[in-house]
Amino acid sequence: MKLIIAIVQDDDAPDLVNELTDASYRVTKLATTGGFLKSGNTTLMIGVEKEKVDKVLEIIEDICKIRDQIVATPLPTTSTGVYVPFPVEVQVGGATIFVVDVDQFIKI
Ligand code: 2BA
Repeated sequence: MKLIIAIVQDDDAPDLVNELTDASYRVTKLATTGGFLKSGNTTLMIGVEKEKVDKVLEIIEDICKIRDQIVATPLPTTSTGVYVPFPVEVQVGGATIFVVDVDQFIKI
């Protein structure tokens, strides 16, 4: 058994959850916050047999898109030390995925 932990963008999450559940995978959706952008993202936990991991990764790859985001990051100015908003462009994945071995899967 494997646990796939997939951090995806909020915009992609509804389609991804629908696609996974339509394909009979079980999914838990968590509302999460990225540490860098400090904005919302979605983390999905998907428990699957190890033979099914590749199929789930394919579905995630099909649906989740890379997007560029401009964010105002507060950075100190060099000489005055005054904090000013500084626009930064970052490319947000796709999906950030951890595939974790599960020792025990218990339903009580
Ligand atoms: P955030 O931490 O909000 O990061 C959003 C995007 O900002 C990242 O996209 C990356 O392009 C950029 N970024 C993050 N940290 C940076 C830094 N120190 N300097 C410059 N740019 C930086 P992704 O890499 O696609 O990550 C999307 C979200 O996935 C992250 O949101 C975070 O919630 C999660 N994530 C990514 N890598 C992770 C990891 N190793 N462990 C835990 N969560 C992770």
